[in-house]
Amino acid sequence: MQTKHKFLAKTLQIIKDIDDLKVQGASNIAFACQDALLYELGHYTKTKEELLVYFFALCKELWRTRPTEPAMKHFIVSFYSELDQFSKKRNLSVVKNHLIRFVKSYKENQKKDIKKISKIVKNWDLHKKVVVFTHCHSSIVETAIKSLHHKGLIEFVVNTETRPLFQGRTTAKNLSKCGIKVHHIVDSCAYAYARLLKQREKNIVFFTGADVITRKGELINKIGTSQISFCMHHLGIQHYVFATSNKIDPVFLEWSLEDIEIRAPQEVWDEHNKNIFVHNYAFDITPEYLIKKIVTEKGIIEPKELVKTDNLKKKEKELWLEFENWRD
Ligand code: RUB
Repeated sequence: MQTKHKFLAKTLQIIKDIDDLKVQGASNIAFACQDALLYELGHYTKTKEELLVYFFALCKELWRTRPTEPAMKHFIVSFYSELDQFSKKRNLSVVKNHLIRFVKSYKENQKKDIKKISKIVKNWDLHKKVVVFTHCHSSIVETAIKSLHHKGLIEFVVNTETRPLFQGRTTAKNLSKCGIKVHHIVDSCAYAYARLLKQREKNIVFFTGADVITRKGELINKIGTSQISFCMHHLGIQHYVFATSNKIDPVFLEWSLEDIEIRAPQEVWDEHNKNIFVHNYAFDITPEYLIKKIVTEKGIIEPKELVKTDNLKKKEKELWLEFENWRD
């Protein structure tokens, strides 16, 4: 914790859970931030004068947890802009109540957007049953697969275990609870198994979620996504991304592996050897041309089309950069 402010114990626990990866997946991280701010607003006992400084520090602390999560960052920027604007010339309890309503409605809208994606998938004109390949655990992909399953359009799902933290097991368990058949494979089996299923003339699609959609229409998602996407492309299998549009990064044009979260080497291998360097990159970048379409609450759109519209005002962009560049 790099701040002089003392946040509430429940807030610190939420921050720790995000840091310790107990909260996983872009949407859940954004929801957890919303919960932290709701809790702080509900229990705020300091003065009106301290309000902006206190919440600015908390926003920075939340921002710091995950460098690769625009869904969370969009929320933080909207929250703080609203607080800054609304708090002028209003008394503390009016401001608190307004902001509580603001966060609740933001959260509801994010959930509604996920429901809209599921509706779009329900109306998707697939002519025959599909085998869905997926990687990691994305709550939005899970919702999409369940929608297709309800229409009887899923033959089975193939999912990777997703090393090093095995989020693929969450996908497998959650889908199997709904009666969906899941073929669970190790990450490095994706190409071989897709090829075999292709030879058996299965109708295969590749679905993933997104942590970031860059301004160039590239996808940043769980490490391994780009490798599988290349393999699928080689086999003529289409890659669809399922994401709310708040995953679009409004600021940076160039993303490289170095900008992306690197996690503790011990997650991969707790080996101490001065000649062995364990690299634990959390996410990778899939080029835009490998992605057939991105399914968002706005519809089923090509990556380059989706990122054409700017989703942030100038002032909010400045605030984004201020949070981004914060180090002390
Ligand atoms: C999760 C991951 C998910 C996206 C999208 O990685 O890469 O595909 O976050 O998730 P991790 P959602 O488990 O390391 O956070 O669709 O739920 O927003």
